[in-house]
Amino acid sequence: MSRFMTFELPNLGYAYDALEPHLDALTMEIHHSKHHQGYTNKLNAAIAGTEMEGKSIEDILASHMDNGAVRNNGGGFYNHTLFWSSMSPNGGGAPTGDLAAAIDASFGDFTSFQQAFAQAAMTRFGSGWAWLCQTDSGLEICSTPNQDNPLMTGIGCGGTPLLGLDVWEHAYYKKFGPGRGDYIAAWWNVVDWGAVASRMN
Ligand code: MN3
Repeated sequence: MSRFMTFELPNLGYAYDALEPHLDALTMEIHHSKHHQGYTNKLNAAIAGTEMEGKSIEDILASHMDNGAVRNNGGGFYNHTLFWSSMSPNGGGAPTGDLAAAIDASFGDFTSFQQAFAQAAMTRFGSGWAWLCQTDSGLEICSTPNQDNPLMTGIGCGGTPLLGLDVWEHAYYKKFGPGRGDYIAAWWNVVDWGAVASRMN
């Protein structure tokens, strides 16, 4: 037994069917209980017995990109944790307060932000993620391949991740088939803007 805590699959905080009709229950269950559990298990295996044991996931991701198992599974662990906690059955609508002001300042208005974010998500070829990040110069949109994320250095996508959208086919194919755009349009209805705003510095 390791003397350190290992990473654990987080609870969703809502039922698998709670995001219906926008995101379907079967996809949510498989995505969380199989995919995210798999990343979690493989991350724990990859760090077992190394100096990474006991470190935060943020610290691990910032400095171990050369380790493929850690990069892929640590990214998968972090990204999905952020993803689940960015959605709510009571989500949707538009942000308010400081987040709304920051979006307006960086993108013009909320509709323009949504269009730019969806464009980043649509044009990510193959599997990956679209991100909204807070940087020293304001909010930025970027995308990453595979399970890379803005905490990793030198990938052209940086800052504090505020919101991430999974555009792997496993996130949408059962309900939407190849219709990634339909998935993105549905997903806006469950985004928890309060949770997103809480990540701002
Ligand atoms: Mn996924």
